[in-house]
Amino acid sequence: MSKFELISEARQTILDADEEKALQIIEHALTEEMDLLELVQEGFAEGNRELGELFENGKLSLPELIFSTEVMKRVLEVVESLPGSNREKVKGKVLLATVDGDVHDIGKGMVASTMKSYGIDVIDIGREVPVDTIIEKAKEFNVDIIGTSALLTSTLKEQKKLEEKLRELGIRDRFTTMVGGAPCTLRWATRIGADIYTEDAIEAAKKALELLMKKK
Ligand code: B12
Repeated sequence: MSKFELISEARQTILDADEEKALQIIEHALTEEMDLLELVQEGFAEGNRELGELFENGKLSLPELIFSTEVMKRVLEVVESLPGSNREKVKGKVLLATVDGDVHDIGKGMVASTMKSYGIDVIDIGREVPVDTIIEKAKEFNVDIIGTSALLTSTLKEQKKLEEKLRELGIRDRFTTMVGGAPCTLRWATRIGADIYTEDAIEAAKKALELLMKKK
């Protein structure tokens, strides 16, 4: 199968919620020594994006959406569990979380796997994580960057709450904060005083890498 075919089939497996086929494609890509990140970004994630459109246009039911997103999550899990590229490990750590009240974690998962593929040490503490837990874990793991993801307009405020709490505790300078998620914008990031906003996972990983390289 050509690289183009693999990418196209990867996209389709998400639309079809076909986990078995999705995993076969990853195996195939591995034997072909294809860049898995490219397969994820241009294949699987593209299917995931189309899924979102279908759902929003009422062409996909919620259970169908859940089936497909489970496959997408499994894909990200498998890709993350594979030994990374030959990149050297970067010194420094990034903590990632989806904010309290929000279960959307596919985008965060993509940010995590992209950062890991860049050699960054990522601590992903999951979804629906309260601000206090985020701070507690950031201190515990002594991370350099705290990245939060919010997908609902109603949960965006948690990113603001994190900024306020860090300031209140007098530890804002200890961390670089990164915010993302579909409703999040540069304007929002600036307004709440977050350090970095990026629109997608690749940009997020690049910015984090840049910062960590500068720090050490
Ligand atoms: C999949 C999905 C779900 C799945 C989530 C499964 C999962 N495990 O994630 C399920 C079915 C569970 C779900 C539930 C709900 N959902 Co929903 N969901 C979606 C959908 C279709 C896709 C989201 C997604 O995965 N996008 C793909 C990823 C790759 O994109 P992304 O998250 O934006 O991430 C990228 C960037 O934003 C960035 N990024 C992300 N995080 C971070 C973090 C950092 C630090 C940085 C730098 C960058 C970054 O990088 C990523 C990759 O490039 C969207 C519609 C859409 N088109 O976005 C609705 C959507 C987000 N959901 C919505 C809603 C309302 C809900 C529900 C309330 C129920 C409902 N009525 O459907 C519940 C919420 C429950 C809760 N408490 O959270 C609304 C939100 C409306 C709003 N503005 O608030 C949307 C927009 C759909 C809609 N139009 O109605 N949902």
